[in-house]
Amino acid sequence: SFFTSLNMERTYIMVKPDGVERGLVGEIIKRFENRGYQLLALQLLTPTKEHLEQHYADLKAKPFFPGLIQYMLSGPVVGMVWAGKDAVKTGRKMLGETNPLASAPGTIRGDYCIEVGRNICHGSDSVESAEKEIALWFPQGVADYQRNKSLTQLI
Ligand code: FUP
Repeated sequence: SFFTSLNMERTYIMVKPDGVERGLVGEIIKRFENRGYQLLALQLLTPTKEHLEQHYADLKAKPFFPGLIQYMLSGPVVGMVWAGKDAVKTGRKMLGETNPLASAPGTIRGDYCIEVGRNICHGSDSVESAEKEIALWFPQGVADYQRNKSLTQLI
């Protein structure tokens, strides 16, 4: 399809409870908009424990898992779907490393946090997990990529 032929991807980006509480939602949206990605879906919600355990199912055996779930339950999150060229990998680059102290200045974590347990945002780590996460957090479905508006930027 047009979408895949241009390396178009969708990624799930989530502002975690500390990011929402600190008023960083706008800043994070601004960076993705400025970079040229297209917002396909956005929702503020307080996730359930079950939902989070599904989202982080791969980490269930980790010692930090209970603390991670507790942190993620501490307030509302903002979930988003962003689409565009190489959205998954570039989205991760824009977020920075999982450990904020390893994140370069200029990345979101490199500019706004220092604790791995309070790293303000999440981004899908592969196209496959992005599609899984989008289905998990937006079971109602999301908007389609608007091809016409962006054609001139892309080609
Ligand atoms: P990421 O892919 O960047 O979300 O990283 P992981 O899936 O490895 O970890 C998910 C979340 O677990 C991190 F965002 C923060 C938390 N975490 C810790 O609290 N301690 C750790 O040592 C590693 C991760």
